[in-house]
Amino acid sequence: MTNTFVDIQHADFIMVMGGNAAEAHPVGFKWVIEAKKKKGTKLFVVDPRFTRTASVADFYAPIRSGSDIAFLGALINWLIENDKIQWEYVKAYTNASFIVDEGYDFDEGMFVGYDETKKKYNNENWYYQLDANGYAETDPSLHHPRCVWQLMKKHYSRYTLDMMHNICGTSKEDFLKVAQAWGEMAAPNKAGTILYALGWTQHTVGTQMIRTMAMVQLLLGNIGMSGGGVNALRGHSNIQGLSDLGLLSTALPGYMVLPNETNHPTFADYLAKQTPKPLRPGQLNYWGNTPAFFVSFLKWMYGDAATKENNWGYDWLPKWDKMYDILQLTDLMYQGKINGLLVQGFNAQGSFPDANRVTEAFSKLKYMVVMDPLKTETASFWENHGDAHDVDPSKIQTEVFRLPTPCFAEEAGSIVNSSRWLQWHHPGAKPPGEALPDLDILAELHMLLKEMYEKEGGTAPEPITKLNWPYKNPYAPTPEEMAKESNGRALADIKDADGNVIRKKGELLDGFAQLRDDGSTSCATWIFSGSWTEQGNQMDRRDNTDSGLGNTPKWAWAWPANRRIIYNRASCDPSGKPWNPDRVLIEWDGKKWSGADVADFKADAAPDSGMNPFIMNEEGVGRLFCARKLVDGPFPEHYEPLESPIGTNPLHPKVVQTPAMRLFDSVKDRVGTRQDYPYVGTTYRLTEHFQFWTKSVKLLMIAQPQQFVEISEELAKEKGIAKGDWVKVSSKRGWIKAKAVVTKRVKPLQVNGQTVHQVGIPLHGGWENVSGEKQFLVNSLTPFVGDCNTQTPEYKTFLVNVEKA
Ligand SMILES: Nc1nc2c(c(=O)[nH]1)N[C@H]1C(S)=C(S)[C@@H](COP(=O)(O)OP(=O)(O)OC[C@H]3O[C@@H](n4cnc5c(=O)[nH]c(N)nc54)[C@H](O)[C@@H]3O)O[C@H]1N2
Ligand SMILES: Nc1nc2c(c(=O)[nH]1)N[C@H]1C(S)=C(S)[C@@H](COP(=O)(O)OP(=O)(O)OC[C@H]3O[C@@H](n4cnc5c(=O)[nH]c(N)nc54)[C@H](O)[C@@H]3O)O[C@H]1N2
Ligand SMILES: [Mo]
Repeated sequence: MTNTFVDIQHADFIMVMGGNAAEAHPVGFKWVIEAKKKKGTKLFVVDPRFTRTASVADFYAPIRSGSDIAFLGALINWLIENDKIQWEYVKAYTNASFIVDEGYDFDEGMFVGYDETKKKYNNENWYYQLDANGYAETDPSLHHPRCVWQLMKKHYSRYTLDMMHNICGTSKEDFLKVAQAWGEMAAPNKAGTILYALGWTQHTVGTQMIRTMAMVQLLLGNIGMSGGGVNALRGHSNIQGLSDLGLLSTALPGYMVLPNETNHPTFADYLAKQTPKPLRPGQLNYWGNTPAFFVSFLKWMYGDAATKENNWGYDWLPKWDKMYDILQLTDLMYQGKINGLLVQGFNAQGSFPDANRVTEAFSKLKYMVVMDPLKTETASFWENHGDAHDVDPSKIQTEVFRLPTPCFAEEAGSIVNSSRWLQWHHPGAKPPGEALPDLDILAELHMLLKEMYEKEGGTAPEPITKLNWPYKNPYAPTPEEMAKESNGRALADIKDADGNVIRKKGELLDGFAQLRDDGSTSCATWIFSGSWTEQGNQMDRRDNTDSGLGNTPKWAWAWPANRRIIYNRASCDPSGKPWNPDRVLIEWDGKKWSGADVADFKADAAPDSGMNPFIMNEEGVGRLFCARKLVDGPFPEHYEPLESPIGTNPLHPKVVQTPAMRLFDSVKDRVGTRQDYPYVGTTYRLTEHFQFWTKSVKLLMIAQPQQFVEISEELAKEKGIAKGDWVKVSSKRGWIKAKAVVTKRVKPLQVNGQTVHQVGIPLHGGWENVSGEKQFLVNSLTPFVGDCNTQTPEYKTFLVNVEKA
């Protein structure tokens, strides 16, 4: 979230699109209700299904799953045509005036630079025109035909009301109600918020769906404002922490990238490429501090073994060749290229797409280790469970080891919520039986590997043997020890610019401003620096004193620097006056920025310093045109899902799906057609269950005992299905059996001249449950393809058939 859950109470308008917050985030949703009650804020919902969020909304509009870019692109077009733009903000705080490279082009669904053989774009021309000093050229009048504003206007002029209706199935009247509500948020003192989650991320074009909305929020001047923002409501309790800690295959902690084998073969290459220069004169770009963050990270990794002479151990860090996302890994297992798999707190058999293919992939492993408090479908993937999982155990060679762990509630540690708050928690109970904390298991594994490497040698032993392991008990590091490493410490006396010692050797740091690039500091996660200082564990604070606008700076600790709303410099106009005097986050007092929040800016940089608010961007401003950051285009464009119910793209029939999609050869025969599978399937969650594990909780199985699917009254009639009948839902990849819920909540839509039916499928099933019923894995149905940028699987839109079972 750019903002916080608490801040939702200040919104002048709330849209939930691409999520179902009342169901999946019922506690945080309280703040939506507060806004409605206290200020009469209107809540609008756009979703393929009439959800529990829709049931408390002021307005609901249906949409065909997978078509949101057409909806939001039409919204951009409508805002431009109706002059609902926060002009001062757009001119000063976005790249609207930046002039784009001469070679940039978009034609008939293709951006310039596509390589047909590699099935990839070369994004060289998706960039700005630079002057002799390397600064981006701009045209503040916005008239230049190649300025971002003009290119954007042209790009979205194709997204007419008719086009929107044709692609989304949403009526023009419904769309206009949404557009008008957003249009009111263009007033400088108004801010609307968007709450979204998987309804946007789980598509082949998911990243671009979110980007389209981010563009809308920039056009309306809603970023950095209290009550505004682009707010991703996160998933698992610590999934925010997972991305913060860099647990993705190409990431390092604090959103640094893991070195890449071609881009960063040496330490010098890494620093040169990852320390970008500002694109406008006078701009601060905080990534200019990469050397301090990165060297401190390496000092944490390799301790005393990291020296200036060996580039702080840079060569021991792995260099990636490609992303090892869950699809890539599963495909490698399927090809027999992986021998062993360690599955920690993950029910991959339940949660990965194309579950039958996942079983085949697991069957080719020699061994699998499952660290989990429960017996999961992953641990029992080799067992036969009849129709629900019809495999032959005698043909599966994989040896499975189960290592019981505590559940998160039985351990201490920090959990980062969607608001970026690190909240320390304490164990609620002792773990039962033989359960060992995850830390102990991994530490013991590390100690054994280290011993083996030290005794026997091997290829490249240093990444293990040189790893810094300073824990009191090396077999059981504590969460407290790890948290302090995240915060960082001085390895020598640290001095300020005037030569005064600000941290003594051995002391915990106060924040990332104290990090150094000369090896005198160590820090695992620069964005967490400040969370456990010499003043103690800041994450464990529970003082809810309000510093204004519901900000509680002494409750837990938010990254970065305990700042609650990021980009908040943009809540003031260029002269430093708040756009909305009734909701002041920060303001310029003549000497410094101060207010209810910590300024997301150089604290003493005067408004006329030439510095712009978006200090994490080279541009210093928000990106309407996204220069060279994404693989599938600098402007979001609507493309159909891998499996399209209309089989064409009304915007450009020659290019139906995104050209940047990665489809593995081994699954090309597992893609269904609309002739065989005419309906759109979409999977989602229920409040009563959490993912795949609460099937083990009796009370929750009583609350929500059976697998079901939601179908419209119209489809039920066509198919002769009655409420409560067993139905078989099938896709090109597999089938499931579930109870039919025939409902008014899903309605057929008219899309591109045809009727499109959508089938809603809750995801929580599986054979490991306490009900005694052999439930199916919903992911037997879903396609093995991901978002082109993140590779998050396309769980939200695929083709199915439905029959009475
Ligand atoms: N009770 C409970 N809470 C949970 C979870 C749980 O399992 N149970 N899981 C947690 C996790 S891990 C996560 S990631 C979050 C997920 O939180 P959400 O994303 O809110 O949950 P979902 O139910 O997967 O999907 C949200 C909505 O997206 C809609 N949708 C599908 N396709 C589209 C589309 O193309 N466009 C639009 N506009 N909407 C679409 C679906 O109909 C659904 O209503 O929830 C978390 N909270
Ligand atoms: N069709 C479809 N599939 C989906 C989705 C969808 O919307 N549709 N959503 C996707 C999303 S957003 C997510 S997040 C994934 C979730 O996928 P998974 O993470 O695979 O699903 P969970 O069931 O939450 O599995 C978490 C496991 O962690 C265990 N656990 C709990 N505490 C601890 C602990 O302290 N230590 C260890 N070692 N284990 C612990 C639990 O018992 C549980 O088995 O599913 C994805 N799959
Ligand atoms: Mo999730």
